[in-house]
Amino acid sequence: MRAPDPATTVARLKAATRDLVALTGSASPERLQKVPVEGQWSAAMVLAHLADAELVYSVRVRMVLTGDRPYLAPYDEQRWVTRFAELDTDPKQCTSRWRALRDANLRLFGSLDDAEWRLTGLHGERGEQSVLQLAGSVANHDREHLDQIRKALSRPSAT
Ligand code: NI
Repeated sequence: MRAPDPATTVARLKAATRDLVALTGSASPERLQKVPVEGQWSAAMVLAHLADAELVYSVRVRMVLTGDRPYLAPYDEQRWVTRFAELDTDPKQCTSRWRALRDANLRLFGSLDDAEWRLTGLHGERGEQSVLQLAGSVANHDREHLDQIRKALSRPSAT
């Protein structure tokens, strides 16, 4: 499989902003906060996770762009959600938090030259990662969790 290019990756990151609104824009806070199946994430928890993941990647990309092949610490998604998701009591605010970070990252990605896209950091689990690979991971991560939100919201709501 050919490695995706910067333009395609940025287009995917932009598309996710539209897809997220299309998916959650008309859902009530109660619906977003409903846990579909015991032990699974509600749409609101996924939103909190997306905002926190954006926070982590914002730092990672900036470290790579300004460091000398810096170490990129992994983080435990499940533990972050367990500890932090409930702090995001308003799914709309959470979406705004994600959106503000995403817009800043899109501006950053739009400013990169070819050499910067190729700069790398050393991820604790995935090894050497270029800025382009990190951006691609965010785009894949979006897709995965948008599907999770779609599934969570498609379940009939118990009353
Ligand atoms: Ni995730």
